[in-house]
Parts: sequence; C-alpha cells; structure tokens
Amino acid sequence: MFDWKQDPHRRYNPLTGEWVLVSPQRTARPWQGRVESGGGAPEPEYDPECYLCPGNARAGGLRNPNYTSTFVFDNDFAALKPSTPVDRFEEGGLLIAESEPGICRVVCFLPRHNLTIAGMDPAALRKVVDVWVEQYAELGSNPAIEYVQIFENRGAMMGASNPHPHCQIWSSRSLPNEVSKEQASQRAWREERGACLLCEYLKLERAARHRVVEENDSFLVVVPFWAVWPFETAVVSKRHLPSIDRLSGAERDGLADILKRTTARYDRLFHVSFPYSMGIHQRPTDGLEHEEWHLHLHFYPPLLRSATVRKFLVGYEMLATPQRDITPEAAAERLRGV
Ligand code: H2U
Ligand code: ZN
Repeated sequence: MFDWKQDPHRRYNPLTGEWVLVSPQRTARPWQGRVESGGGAPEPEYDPECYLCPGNARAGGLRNPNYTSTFVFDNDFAALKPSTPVDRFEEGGLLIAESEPGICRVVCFLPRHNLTIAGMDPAALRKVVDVWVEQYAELGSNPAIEYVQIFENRGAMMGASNPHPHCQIWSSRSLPNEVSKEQASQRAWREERGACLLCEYLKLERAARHRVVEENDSFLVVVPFWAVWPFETAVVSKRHLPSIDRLSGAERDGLADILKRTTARYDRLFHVSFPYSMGIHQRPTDGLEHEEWHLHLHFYPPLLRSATVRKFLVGYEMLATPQRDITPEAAAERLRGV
C-alpha cells in the first residue's frame, strides 16, 4: 500500500502544469531544528543612511518627502522603461527578441524603518492595500501596460536591499512567464469544465483542512498541495474575483488582516523576521474581462529548518524537477502550531 506520508511521489501543480517531487521519508530523521536569532543589532526607527526613510536622499540626487503614511516613487534603477520603443527581432525561428517597455515603482509601506507587515497595525496595512489597488488601476490603464506585478522581497536572503518596509511594482507590455502559465491553466479549466480552477481548489482545501494555515471571511491561506518551497503558502480570495480592484472595502481589510497574521506566523516559526518573496497574481490589464482569473498571492519563503538553513533549488532540481522533503501537510501543521 502506498503511503502519502512516507513514500516518494510527485504532485501536479494545476496552475503551472508542472510537477514537484515529494520525498517525505527523508524527514524521518529526527528533528534538529534549533532556535537561532537573526543576529545583528535591532534596526532603528529611522536610519539616516536609508534611501527609503522620509527626508533622505536617494540615488540620482532625488530626496524623499517627509511622508507620513505610504510613499510611491518611480524606481531609480528601473528594469523596465516606458520610453522603450516597441520592436521585434527574429531569425530562423530561433533567435527571437521583443522590446519590453514598462514602468517600475517602489512603494514604501510606512515612514518607520523598522517595522514589517507582521508588526504594522491593520489601518496602516489597509492603506498599503489601497495603494496597491490605486497603482494597479493607474498603471493598468496605460495602454502600453498589459500586466502589473506587485511583489515584495523580504530579507537580505531574498535580495531585499533594505529592511525598510516596502514592495516593488514592475509593470510590463507582455505577460510574465508565471502569469502566462497560470492564465493558460485557468482558462483551459474554465473552458473544459465551466468552473473556476481555484474556486474548486478552495472547496477541496476547506473540506480537507490539513493544508489550511489561516482563514478570515475573505481569504484562505493554504500550503498548496503542490508547494515547492518548504513553507510556501497561497493566499486565495474566497470570492471569485479577478483582481484587487474588485475587492470590497471589507475584503481589502480582510487582505490586510490575513497578510499580517500569515507573516506573524512565519516570524514565530524560527523566531526571526522570516524572509520571503511574495507577490499578487491577478487579471492582466489588457482591457479584457478575464473571467477565468481568480485573485491570489504566493509566499515563497526559502527557510527550511532554522533561521540559517535554507533551501536552494540545485542539482536534481535545476536539472530535472523541484523536490521537497517535508510534506505540505506537515508544513501546514507546523505553521498552524505557532
Ligand atoms: P528591493 O529591496 O526589493 O531590492 O527594492 C528596492 C528597490 O529600490 C530596488 O529595485 C530601488 C532599487 O532599484 N532603489 C531606488 O529606486 N532608489 C534608490 O535610491 C535605491 C534603490
Ligand atoms: Zn528606512
């Protein structure tokens, strides 16, 4: 008899069409998780060297205003530029390139340098959600922009250049890879079954419960059945809606609440400010309705066993298929336990 808790198997990700290898037997060895502090002195409330703190200078000579809640600016080192001319190159069907115009912004969540989402109060977080909605609508209304990717890198391990609470927005003319895969899967599901992929998935998870980590009236947080990262989660809107601009006021509060509670759980797991990349997946801004899209966020945290032991996608994972040891069910149980 096959045992899902013990025997190697692979799981299918219906959003991307990819597989992950699960090897739970490798965690049978005794748990040796240690409690380690993040090290270093605590961050100050204001850092005169921080390019995101109010009143401070940024690269290129610009100075931040003395902002009091959120603050949005165009990225001084933008990966995408609005002035890029549209063009395409192709040779022999093999060498293909397209110019990629876009707009990149940085959103400071707060003037305070040393808070994270977990430590912010709900009203301040609601303000951040409102800014995401505004930015999504504003950038998305630009006819040259088809997708608005809002994401946060938290912690030096994930490439965040600065502990000041902030996120980035990269908006582009084309659909990014991950979004494109998820869109194709959601569309195919809808066409073949006349239903929403993530609405159906929510039903399964709400009935099963073992992968559920957090829940409020508007959102459910699960360790997805097909998770790759040890403590990966998905934050899924309970109502079928394509994008953040369709959230009601109560649902925006719900998003703020669930983000705070989820990141607080992460921080409690290894007693550190938990690093992650988080991002919102939603309807492209190409002017179409996109009934197939179901709003959700992904948290991809790299930590595995402690503050310092992280997972890398190397070896077999780079050359063949991503792999995990701890099962999604066990990860959800750990997260629920803190
Ligand atoms: P990360 O912490 O996720 O790297 O985001 C910070 C962004 O801030 C990064 O994209 C930008 C970087 O280009 N930045 C500025 O726009 N101005 C600065 O003075 C420094 C950094
Ligand atoms: Zn700062």
